[in-house]
Amino acid sequence: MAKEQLLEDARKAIIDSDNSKAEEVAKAALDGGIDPLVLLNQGFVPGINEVGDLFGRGVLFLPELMLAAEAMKTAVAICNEALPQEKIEKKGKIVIATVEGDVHDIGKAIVVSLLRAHSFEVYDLGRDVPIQEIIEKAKEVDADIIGTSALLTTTMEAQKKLEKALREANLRDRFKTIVGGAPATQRWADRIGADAYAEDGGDAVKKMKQLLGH
Ligand code: B1M
Repeated sequence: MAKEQLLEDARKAIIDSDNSKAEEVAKAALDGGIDPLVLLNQGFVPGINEVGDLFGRGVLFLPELMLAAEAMKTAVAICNEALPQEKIEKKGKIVIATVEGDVHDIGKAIVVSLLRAHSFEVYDLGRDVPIQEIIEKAKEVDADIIGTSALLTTTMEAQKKLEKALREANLRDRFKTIVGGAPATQRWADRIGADAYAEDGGDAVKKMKQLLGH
């Protein structure tokens, strides 16, 4: 099947909240040689963004949003598996989490897979993670970078609180920090004093390499 058609089918599988279709299209597209990142960024992600818009406008409701998210998670897992792995020494240690109060972890899963594919040692603490737990893990593993994801305008405040908590514990110079998630911006990172902001997984890899001087 043509690439454009497969990307369109991917988008539609998410909008239709069709888990088995998402799985089928993901496998067919990857078997057909479509790059997993292209498949995500030009097929599945536009689909979930459209679902988000429909939900925001009150056209779709929470149960539909949840079903679409399930289909998206299936697709992301298959695409992540297919990412080519760099076979070089580890680049740096990253502790990453979705902040407390926030259960959105689809985007973070993409970021984590890309970081691992680029040979970063990633400690993924999951979602809804309290600041103190993030800091403790970073100390325990002697992380280079702490990365946080927030998808809600309310929970992004936790990214600011993390900066404050690090300063208060005299740990701010020990770790680099990077923020991401749909409401985060470079301006937000500058305002709260984070070292970097990343727009997507590819940008996260680039910014983390820069932070570590690679
Ligand atoms: Co919710 N949700 N949701 N949701 N959800 C949004 C975020 C929303 C914008 C939808 C809308 O109203 N249009 C809205 C937030 C409004 C706001 O705060 N301004 C919203 C809402 C309101 C809610 C609830 C409150 C709904 C309710 O209960 N009434 C609730 C909150 C629950 C909670 O967290 N406490 C809720 C719940 C859910 C589901 C559970 C159903 C599900 C999440 C499932 C899951 O993640 N396991 C869900 C989903 C799927 C979405 C949308 C539709 C899609 C999010 C997503 O996966 N995007 C979302 C609308 C949208 O964003 N367009 C929405 C695809 C993903 C690839 O992109 O996550 O942005 P993203 O990640 C990108 C970049 O941001 C970046 O790279 C990723 C890859 O490209 N990035 C990083 C992310 N983290 C990074 C970290 C980095 C670097 C880059 O470094 C550390």
